[in-house]
Amino acid sequence: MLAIRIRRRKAVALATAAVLAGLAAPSLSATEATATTSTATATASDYDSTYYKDAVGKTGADLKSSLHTIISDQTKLSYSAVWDALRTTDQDPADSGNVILLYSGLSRSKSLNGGDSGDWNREHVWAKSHGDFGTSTGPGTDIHHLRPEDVRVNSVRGNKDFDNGGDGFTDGGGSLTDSDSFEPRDAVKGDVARMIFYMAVRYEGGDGWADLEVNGSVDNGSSPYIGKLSVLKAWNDEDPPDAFEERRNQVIYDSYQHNRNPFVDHPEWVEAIW
Ligand SMILES: [Ca+2]
Ligand SMILES: [Ca+2]
Repeated sequence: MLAIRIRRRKAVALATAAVLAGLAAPSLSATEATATTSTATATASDYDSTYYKDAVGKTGADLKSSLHTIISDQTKLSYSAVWDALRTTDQDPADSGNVILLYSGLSRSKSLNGGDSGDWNREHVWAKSHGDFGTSTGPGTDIHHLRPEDVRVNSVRGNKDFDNGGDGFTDGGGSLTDSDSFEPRDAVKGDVARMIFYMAVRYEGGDGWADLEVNGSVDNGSSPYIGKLSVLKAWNDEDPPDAFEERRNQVIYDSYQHNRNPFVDHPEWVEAIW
């Protein structure tokens, strides 16, 4: 809580500074003006009066319910269409022929998708066995939580819950694992947390799918839960949304599902709900 309060004060100060800078230098673009406030609500202002209009100002169950209604209005992809979508959403900013693999951080050719060693495949960050949704059109094809990953690293993660601790492994990029949990590398800890929180809000038991929820456990097995809540909240704070994650959210909104991950736009909404 303390860290969040400090950050909010800082955000207000930065936003004020940005406004002043804008007055002093009218040529400053909106993108430049908000670049230093990536953790602030200012980054989402374009959507607060439109997309998020019914959610802004709410907290707790009311906020969760509002966001659920908003983000459930979406286009759904087939599992085969996910391959091409990930080539765009997860493109390496430094090499348009490659995608970035989530946990390993490696850059790999877009054409090396498949199931063999050295290929990348479709990692379900919300493990599909937690709620048993498989790969039918629905949560199993929702690209807000689907990411390219090395076939072997995907298998190391398996269906483990998320927690701190464990040992490194080949091509893990600094990610760790032990017998009952997985810890992503630092640069994507917040990304992982915000994907999990998106899934918990998007899937509330409708349309024949399980009500996915975050809890405090690391032995959820096939129950429709993912842990560990306290750790995921900390990761959301420690690793605020960056340019890659924000672009990804925008591409999904503009070109594929036409819904947004509210926690990429408003990371402080995690604390407001949980
Ligand atoms: Ca990140
Ligand atoms: Ca839920």
